[in-house]
Amino acid sequence: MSTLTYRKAPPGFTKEQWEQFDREGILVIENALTQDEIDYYLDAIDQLTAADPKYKVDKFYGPDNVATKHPVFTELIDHPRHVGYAYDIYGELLKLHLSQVFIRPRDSSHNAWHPDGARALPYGVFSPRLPMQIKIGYWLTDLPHPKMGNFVCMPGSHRRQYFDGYTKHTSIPGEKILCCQKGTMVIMHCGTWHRVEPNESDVVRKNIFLAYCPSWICEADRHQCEPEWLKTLNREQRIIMRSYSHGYARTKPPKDDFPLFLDRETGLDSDPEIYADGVPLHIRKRRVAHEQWI
Ligand SMILES: O=C(O)CCC(=O)C(=O)O
Repeated sequence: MSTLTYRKAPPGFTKEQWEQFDREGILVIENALTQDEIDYYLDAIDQLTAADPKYKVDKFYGPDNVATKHPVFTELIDHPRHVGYAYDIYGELLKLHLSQVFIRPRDSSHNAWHPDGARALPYGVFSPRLPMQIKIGYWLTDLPHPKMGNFVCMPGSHRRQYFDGYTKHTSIPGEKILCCQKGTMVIMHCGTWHRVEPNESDVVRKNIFLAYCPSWICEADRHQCEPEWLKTLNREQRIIMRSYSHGYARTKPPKDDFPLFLDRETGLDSDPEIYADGVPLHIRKRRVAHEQWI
C-alpha cells in the first residue's frame, strides 16, 4: 500500500471533550472560526441567496444539500476543523448525513422541541449511548441574548426518548439557550432534545449545520450526487458523500473506499496485531476513538 495518497485523520475529541459530549449531549467550542473565516462563509451564503429566486429577505431560509451547491460548502465535507470529531465516532464508515444553511430573521418560523433522527422507533432504542447522527453547527452571527432565534437544548436529554415539551415551544427548566459569539462551533448528539427561540431582534441569525452518521444510515438530503460534481471532489470528500448506486454498498462499501483516513497517531491503515495476514482491509474492523473511553 502506498501511504502517500492517504491522509491521517484530523484531530477530534480530547478525553475531556468526549466526557462532556457523552454526559451533556452537546459540546460548545468558542472561537473556532476567525473573522476571515466567518466572512468567507457569510459571503458564500450571500451568493447562495442571490442565486435562489425562492429566497425572501424576511422569511426563514434553510436550503439543504448545500455541500453540492457551493464550493465553499463542499470544502466543509472533510474540513479538518471538525471532521475528526465525526471520524472519532463513525470511523471508516463516516458519511455526511446532511448539510444546511439556516437564516432566521425576526419573526420567522422557529422549531418546537424535538430530537433529530428516527421518531416512531428512535435510534436510542438500538444505541442508548452512542449517537447515530451528530450535528456540527457553525454560528456566523453574534447571539448574545435569548429571543434571537437561538438554538436551545436540554443537556443530558440524549438518553431520553420521551420529553414533556415535545411539539411545544415552551421553555423547560434546565434548558440551555445557546447565547454565543459568532465563530462558535457546536457538536451535538442528535438524540438531544432541542428547539429554537423566536427571533425578536433585528439580528438575522445565520449558521451552517453539517450532520454525520454511519454510511448505513440513509442520507437525509440526497440519495446520489451528480457524477460530474463528484469528479470535482478530493478522495475523502467523495467517500464521505457515499454516493452509492447499490443499497448494500452503504453497509459494505467498496474496497477502494478504504482507508478513509489513516490512524492519526500511528499513521497506519489498520489496527496492528488483530487479524491474520490476508484479511483484506475493507472487511477489517478498526477501533474508533470512543472505544478507548467507554
Ligand atoms: O436552527 C436551529 O437552531 C435548530 C434547527 C433544528 O431544530 C433542526 O435542524 O433540527
